[in-house]
Amino acid sequence: MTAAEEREPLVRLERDGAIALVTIDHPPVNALSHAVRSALASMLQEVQANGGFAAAVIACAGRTFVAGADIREFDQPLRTPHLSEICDAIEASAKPIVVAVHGTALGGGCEIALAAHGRVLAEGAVLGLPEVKLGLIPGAGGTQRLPRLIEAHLALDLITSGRHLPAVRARELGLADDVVSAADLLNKAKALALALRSRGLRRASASPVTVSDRGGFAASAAKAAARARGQMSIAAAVEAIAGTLDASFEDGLRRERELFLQLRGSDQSKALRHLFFAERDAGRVEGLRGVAPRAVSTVGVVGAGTMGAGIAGACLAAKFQVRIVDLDTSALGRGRERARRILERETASGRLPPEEAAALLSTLVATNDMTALSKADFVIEAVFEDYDLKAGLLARLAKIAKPSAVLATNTSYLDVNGLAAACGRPRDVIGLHFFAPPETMKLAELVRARDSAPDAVATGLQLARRLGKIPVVVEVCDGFLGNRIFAMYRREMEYALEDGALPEEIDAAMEAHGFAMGPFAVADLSGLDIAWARRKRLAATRAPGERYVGVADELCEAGRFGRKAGAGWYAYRNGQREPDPFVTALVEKHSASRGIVRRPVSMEEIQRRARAAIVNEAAKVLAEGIAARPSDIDVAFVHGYGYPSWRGGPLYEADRVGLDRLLEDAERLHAANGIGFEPAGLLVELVDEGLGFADWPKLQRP
Ligand code: 3H9
Repeated sequence: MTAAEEREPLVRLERDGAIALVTIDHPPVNALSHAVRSALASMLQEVQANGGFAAAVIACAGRTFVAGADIREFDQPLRTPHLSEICDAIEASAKPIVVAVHGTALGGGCEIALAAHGRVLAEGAVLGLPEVKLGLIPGAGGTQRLPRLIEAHLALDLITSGRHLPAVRARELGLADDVVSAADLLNKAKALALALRSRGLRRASASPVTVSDRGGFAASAAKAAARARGQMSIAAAVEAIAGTLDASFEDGLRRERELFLQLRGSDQSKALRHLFFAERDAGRVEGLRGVAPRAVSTVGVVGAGTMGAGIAGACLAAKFQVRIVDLDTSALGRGRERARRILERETASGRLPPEEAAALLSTLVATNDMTALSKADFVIEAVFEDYDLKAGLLARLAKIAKPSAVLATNTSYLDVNGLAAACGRPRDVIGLHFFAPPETMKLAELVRARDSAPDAVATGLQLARRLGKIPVVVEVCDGFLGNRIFAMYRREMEYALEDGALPEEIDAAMEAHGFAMGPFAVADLSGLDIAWARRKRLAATRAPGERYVGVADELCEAGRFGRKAGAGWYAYRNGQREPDPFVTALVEKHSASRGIVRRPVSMEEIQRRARAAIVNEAAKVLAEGIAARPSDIDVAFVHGYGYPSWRGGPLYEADRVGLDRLLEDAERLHAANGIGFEPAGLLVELVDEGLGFADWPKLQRP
């Protein structure tokens, strides 16, 4: 029991007439620790035993309803009472039990709600079973009760995606009895609890599974399984929910428990739990303790291209006032349309009422006039990736923007120190590197330049979080944390290409590793032209003797800029990528011109080489202080580059693979490739000391 748990009663029982009000009070998110479960179980017994209580309401103090089991306890032995017993007791109660939900009822919190006889939700509340994201499935009846309360294929979708269900959608599906204002929540829940005494109790376990279309269910299950890309929890969730179609509730519950326990001890779940805490650690930045962010209500965006319009749309959806500036009027029109579509998606998911979306869109200012940004509290420039263009723009913005405004440059490679110094307001400048498409990609690299003021960094962090991003703070270097490491991965994959592999074989190998897409498919999606421009820019400074594969250059010279051009590393037909004999011939020609006798490169070799290239460069990034901690690299690679989350990120995985083995692989890459692939000093040091990346803080000198 923690000190806080010893001090305060974690669960309170109060009388309100015939109602027992059970309040869980375990900040910050009312997680169901062992102590909370024990207290809750005994309060529920008291409710049953005490004849003075006719019904009960379960509510929570603080900012949210129960956010689930206590994730920190998953590394400890199981202890009774289990949550499943508590949920069964709630459902079996002869006295009506109603939950009053505000904030997020997630995981075990949602399972309590599903076991209750009535659910009243505050406006803005959400329900969700996000266990798959932790490598688990719901373990307290969620997979069995939800398909008995809503259509089974919807339950399948919610559980296998871990998506949140907004209160309004829950009401439409009949999952919420009522959605009320926060002020009315308790009273409405109490009134429902009393009313249920005479209405008879609806117990989910006694309800039939609602499946109107078995074919549709099978199709959804197949879709979820395909999405899993090696993640066991999704397949287990499909199995548990599919079981509801034929097995009894009791048998289904038993199978759910077995699967839950298997997953709880699995490497995948441990990796995903690592990632959960890593995401939260990423926001903890040295030097920002006690620093108040600047107030932001109006965001200005310069550039209405894909990135700018996406950022503007995301800012609107996060309810900022938004001004977007572009000299090209037709780009502004397209930008407005894109922002509209982003809001439409928010509306479709139930996160934003349609009338609010329309009101937000009507506030969007789209103009050619840069002085419109004089009122913005935070300006993000998202123009073409060109140093001089961005430098000139920031210098103009520095004159126009109000003195308290933060100026953020959305750059993926450029020297933010130089840009900041040149604009004359270096303290106000940060880098904010969004990933395409910016409205959906979770990662935002926040680049702290040499002179960035702490409150400018704090403001960037706060804004990124409000946009739903996971910000990782990085220092300045070419490509920052992510693109710098990714560039070495891509280089190594191009060497594998020259050695004998084909793009489709490399992509297949990396997709089999669990990447969302292989490197060549990614390049085609992002467009080959930007990287080409950068290679041309850097050509003069490339180290003489560096191994250089010119295939991508030739693709660009042939106008094959990727998916948008209908051809790149692949041919595209009806939006589908296909291996292209043109590319095969080009690759073979390049190997021959180097005197390389092409050989089969196995899937395993491709994966090992990729892993070694990533980990070796990551160790350099870490040692140079570009990233603050190994887990920041894990977070960045999972959320920005499609690294399989269930592997916990490249450095978490590296510790499991063994750093001695990775160092051997890195040495082999160096012997084969030379310049750029020198084994990282930090990797050597960790191996010499018998440590892993998890022990990295021990190597930190005071
Ligand atoms: C489960 O329920 C299994 C069941 O089926 C039962 C089976 C028997 N446990 O995210 P924040 C901490 S699995 C422990 O920054 P926000 C978090 O680490 C669980 N700790 O706040 C942080 O600590 P710190 C299923 C937790 O407002 C602090 O709370 N549930 C837990 O941005 C604040 O968190 C989930 O997966 C937890 N469950 O977001 C929900 N949750 O300050 C996981 C949070 O030291 N949680 N903490 O860094 C979330 O999604 C978000 O935390 C939430 C709040 C949306 C609730």
